[in-house]
This record gives sequence, C-alpha cells and structure tokens, in this order.
Amino acid sequence: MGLFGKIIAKITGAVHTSSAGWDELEISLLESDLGPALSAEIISAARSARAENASEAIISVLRAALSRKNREILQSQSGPTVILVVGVNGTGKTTSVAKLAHYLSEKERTVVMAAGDTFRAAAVDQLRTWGERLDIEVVHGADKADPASVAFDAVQQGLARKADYIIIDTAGRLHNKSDLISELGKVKRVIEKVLPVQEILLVIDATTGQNGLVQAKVFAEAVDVSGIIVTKLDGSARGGIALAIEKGLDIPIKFVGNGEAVTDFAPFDPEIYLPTLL
Ligand SMILES: Nc1nc2c(ncn2[C@@H]2O[C@H](COP(=O)(O)OP(=O)(O)OP(=O)(O)O)[C@@H](O)[C@H]2O)c(=O)[nH]1
Ligand SMILES: [Mg+2]
Repeated sequence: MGLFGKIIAKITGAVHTSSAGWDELEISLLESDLGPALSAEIISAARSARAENASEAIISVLRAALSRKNREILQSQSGPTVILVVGVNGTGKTTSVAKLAHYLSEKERTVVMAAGDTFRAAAVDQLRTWGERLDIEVVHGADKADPASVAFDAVQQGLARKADYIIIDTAGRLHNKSDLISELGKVKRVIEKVLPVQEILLVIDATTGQNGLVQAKVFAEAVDVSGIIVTKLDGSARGGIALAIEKGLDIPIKFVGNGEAVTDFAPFDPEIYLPTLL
C-alpha cells in the first residue's frame, strides 16, 4: 500500500489505529520529500477528515501547494525563443536540453542547441552526440571558449536559421550566489544584446531530495528562474520534492524527466502527478 493509501486507510478505519501512528505517517511523508510544512498540513487535514471524504481532503491540500503560474514555455513575441538551462552538476541539464529539443522538434519546431558548458570538453561532445542522434544543430566553441561567446554565437545562428527555439546548456558547478550571479548574469547579458531570454529553466534531480529545494532557493535568488525541470523521477520514491518546490518557491515545474532515453520526458501535469503520489 502506498503512503497516501496508508493515511486514507487509517482515516477510513480500514486499518487499526495502532498499526500506524500519525507520527509514523508524518515521518513517511518527510521521507518522500514533501518537506516539513506540507507534511504537517497533510497530517492535520487527514486527522480532521471524515472517512467519506478522506482522499479529497488530502488531494485538496496537495492541490493548494501547486503553483498557479503558467506551465507552458514562455514564447518570444518575435524571433526565436531563448531558453537557458541551469543547475548544479549532474542533475541532468545536458540530457534535458536534448530531451526538450527533441520534444519541440517532434512538434515541428526548429531548434538550435548551444554547448554552453565549455568547462569540460566531454560536455561539448555529449551535446554534439545528442545533436547527431537527433539531427538537431549544435553550436559549440573552441576548447575552453567563453560560455557567453558560445551563447552569443548560438543566438546569431538561431536567428540566421529562423529557428523557433534556441536552448543553451550551461556548466554545472557547485555555486554560491555571487558566482552564479556573475557567471549566468554575463551569459544572459551577452545573449540579450541580440534577443531576450524568455526562460531560465532550473534542473533539479529528484533523488537529491530536500537538497534540491536548497539548490532551487540559491538559484532563484541569483537569477530569474522561470521554471523547473525535475529529473530522475523514475525509480525515486521521493517525488514529493516537486510539490515542496512549488509550495516553497512558487516556481512552476514545466517538465519532468523519468529515464535516460530522450523520450523519457514530458510536460509536468499535476493531474497525472498527484494521483501517482496518492
Ligand atoms: N534515470 C534517469 N537518469 C537521468 C535523467 N536525466 C538525466 N539522467 C542521467 O543523469 C546523468 C547526468 O546527466 P547529464 O545530463 O550529463 O547532467 P548534467 O547536469 O548536464 O551534468 P554536468 O554537465 O556534469 O553538470 C546521466 O547519466 C544521465 O543519463 C532522468 O530523468 N532519469
Ligand atoms: Mg552537462
């Protein structure tokens, strides 16, 4: 029985009260990374719920935690839509750039990807390999090129190609706020000499749990994060982090990754996500 199943069984009396105490259930909620505030709210709603409306009572607490903001990609009014993809190392940025590019090209949109992670040569090769596999153009620079100059070239190329989207990968390092502001700020400023940046998408690895929320806070304070991609939701019992982020920061989750294949990617749909939590 899933976690919420246990809570509902307890409210409806389907399991004996002593078999799972409320404290135990609250700890299980915390373990699923819903965070302390939301976990406490769920337990409080569950304790006062009646048997007949047990699952609605819980669903309504979960629904109230969701951001009301638009989950669609913010579109440029004229010219290509520029999307900057950011996050700490290993969260799945490069893979998500490729997945998003594929998702958009399946919708008959033309995409240019930019290998803005010039920190490691392997990162450029990784994106170029995806580009070859997916038949999507990748703009890259010389070894150790300035990421801002690669982003600038990509935007020029996207304009020349009349691309619908330009998606820019960035290097993932453990950052403090001032490093982030200066590095990403420079990339953004240089791009914006040519085109506005419509989206800054932050990639969060669901398996890092509450640390994901900490990362999201640091990035959101440093740059204008407009949306989140939660990756590695496959094989993770800790998908509650998605709700904790939306409740804590009010940044909409726009996409989710649930595997290593390019097709393991979808727009975030609360109507699918909430029942899977339940
Ligand atoms: N299971 C699973 N693995 C994923 C998912 N997204 C990415 N990965 C894997 O996570 C690892 C890191 O992915 P990358 O895309 O290289 O991550 P990154 O953030 O670009 O890493 P750096 O550039 O080193 O900061 C790779 O092995 C990916 O295949 C996902 O949704 N599910
Ligand atoms: Mg990468």
